[in-house]
Amino acid sequence: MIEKTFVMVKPDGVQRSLIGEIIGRIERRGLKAIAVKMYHIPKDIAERFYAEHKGKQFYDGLIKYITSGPVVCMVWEGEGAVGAVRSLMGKTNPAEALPGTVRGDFALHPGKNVIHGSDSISSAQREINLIFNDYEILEYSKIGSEWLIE
Ligand code: IDP
Ligand code: MG
Repeated sequence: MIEKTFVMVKPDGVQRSLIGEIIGRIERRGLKAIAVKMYHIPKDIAERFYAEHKGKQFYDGLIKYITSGPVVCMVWEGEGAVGAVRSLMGKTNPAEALPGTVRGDFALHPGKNVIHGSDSISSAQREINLIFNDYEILEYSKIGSEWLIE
């Protein structure tokens, strides 16, 4: 099924010059970028974005982290996009993330784990609506789709 997923290069990823590396990996996997913007997330949006984690011991640190500098917000579309990005991200705790994944290759600590990707189609929809306006999400066809799926 063709899905949309929300992906973010977190502030540490931007500071560590990993924007191109991360976009390149997702692009080469075969997904299509349909929205991209830099954004310094305001605190109230961050709190809504991570509402499911409110009350957890890492929550305050997480809000501080994600609002600490600009991030790159994106929507990627393609066959099984949600799972494809989750698998290339690696586990939340980089200590458990496999080499070859973004977190397994570029991160050491869950509090600085470089990338966000939606965990389900419904989370993706919620996150996209929170960060993007409808007019920022583009619809276009791209050459090569016949080489990606049957
Ligand atoms: P995910 O990003 O892999 O979906 P979640 O469990 O949804 O992981 O947690 C959201 C974010 O909260 C993580 O990406 C990470 O930045 C942060 N986080 C989660 N667990 C911890 C922790 O134990 N210590 C510090 N930060 C954490
Ligand atoms: Mg999550």
